[in-house]
Amino acid sequence: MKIQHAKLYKVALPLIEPFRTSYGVLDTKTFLLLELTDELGTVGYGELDAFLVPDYTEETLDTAAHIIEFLLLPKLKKTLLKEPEDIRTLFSWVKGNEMAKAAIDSACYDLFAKRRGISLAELLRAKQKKIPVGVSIGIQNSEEELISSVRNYVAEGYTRVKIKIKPHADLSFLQKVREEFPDLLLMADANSAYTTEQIPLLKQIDQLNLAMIEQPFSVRDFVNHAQLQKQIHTPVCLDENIRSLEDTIQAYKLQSAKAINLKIARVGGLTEAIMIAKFCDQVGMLVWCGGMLEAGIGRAFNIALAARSEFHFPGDISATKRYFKHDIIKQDFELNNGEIEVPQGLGIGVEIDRENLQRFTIEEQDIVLD
Ligand code: OSB
Ligand code: MG
Repeated sequence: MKIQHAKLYKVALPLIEPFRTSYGVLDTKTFLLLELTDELGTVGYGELDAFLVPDYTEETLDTAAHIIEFLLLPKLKKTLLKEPEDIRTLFSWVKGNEMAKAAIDSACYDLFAKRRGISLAELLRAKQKKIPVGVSIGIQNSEEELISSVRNYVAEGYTRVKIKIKPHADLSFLQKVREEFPDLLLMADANSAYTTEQIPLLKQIDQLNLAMIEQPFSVRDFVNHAQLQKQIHTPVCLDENIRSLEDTIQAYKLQSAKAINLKIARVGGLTEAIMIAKFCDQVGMLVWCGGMLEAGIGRAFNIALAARSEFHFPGDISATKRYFKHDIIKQDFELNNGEIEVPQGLGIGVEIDRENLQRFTIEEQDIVLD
């Protein structure tokens, strides 16, 4: 397969409600849609899910677009691709920049599946037809608002709830939820908002029988996470830290975490993601599929990955209506008994809604490769 043409759409989709993390608030999901066309005219899609500012990881949409245009696509243009795994090898000379790589890697997986006449799920050997999913709730203004939000999601059928925390919006918020929902699969995500000085507080959170606590300490810290894991029963889960299989092995060897939030974008694409999932499965670390408030294309990739056998724990993959009123794909992902169906059509199995894409596109760029 040879890639002949690339197009980038910068899309700004309004979120139904603002999403607050310890980093800040997001009321619009801005992302890049990457459209790749091969020599046969087959079209594949990838979603570039970096943010506008480097507050989650180092990349931004603009830095990633730059890397794609000036480094990755020129390399791709000279290459005959035989397998989707070739992308990972081809780009390994570029350090970091995982989200830029993941966008191209994803679009190539979609293309390979379409060329072979199969679904992405089949290409990934992902056999589950439905996957259990959870919801990630942003930081709320008060405990009352949080409780009411949890009630609504539980009523909709979500069986696993993740709550974003930060200093002063943590222990009492989680306690209130735990009191009302003693058996709920509940977890907290700190997005690196704590330091070792707050270990006494984290030990109190440890009393709440959470399924895990995600990324309490800083992005790249393995040592303090290991110190914490020794002192609490609640599994520590790493998100921001994990950019590769190497990072995962490091977390395992140092015992920095018992669980990994796996995001395709954060680890440079599906090939690396599957390597990480297999490793976790072999060594008994819990691996689950995280989210980045993806629009429809990105969500389709997450669902296919989470349909593989290594994934048992419900991911941060919610129904479309939890995020957006309008999306850039025609289908809506819907929740049925706490589960989402895995698309079985060709490739990613979802279709671009051209009208909505046009409506929410704020910039577009054509890149001819031949
Ligand atoms: O830390 O997992 C995170 C969203 C954006 C950036 C980071 C994170 C998140 C979420 C949302 O938690 C998960 C979702 O897409 O529903
Ligand atoms: Mg997280």
